[in-house]
Amino acid sequence: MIFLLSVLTILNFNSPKMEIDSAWVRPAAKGMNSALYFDLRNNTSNTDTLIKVSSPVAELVQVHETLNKNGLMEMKEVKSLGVHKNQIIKFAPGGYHVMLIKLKKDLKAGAKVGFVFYFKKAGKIKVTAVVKSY
Ligand SMILES: [Cu+2]
Repeated sequence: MIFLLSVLTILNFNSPKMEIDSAWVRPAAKGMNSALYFDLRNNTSNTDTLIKVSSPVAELVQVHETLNKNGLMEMKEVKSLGVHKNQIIKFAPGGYHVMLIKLKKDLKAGAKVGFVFYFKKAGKIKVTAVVKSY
């Protein structure tokens, strides 16, 4: 039984999954907005879809895309984002980001912020991001 459990643990550890790397949040004061940036990589063998991100630090958390409309930068909410297998989507300033609307507390450089990502297939994935300036 112990052997079986160890094998399962190893298999689980190695099983391909959705990966969220280099997660960071822009510093901002309570009541203001901020954004979360990271690299999202699909290591599974199927397309998966990011459907939601949640965090206790903001009143509202939305996945946004920055669009250039005739020279004007505009943000649009992305309700679901498909990620193909082996695809890496970079969430970075000027592109995709997770918008933190109306912060419930100050986010100072060095602090850690918890997030939960929800995927259609992979389910919930917990991520810790560090607050830092770009
Ligand atoms: Cu935004």
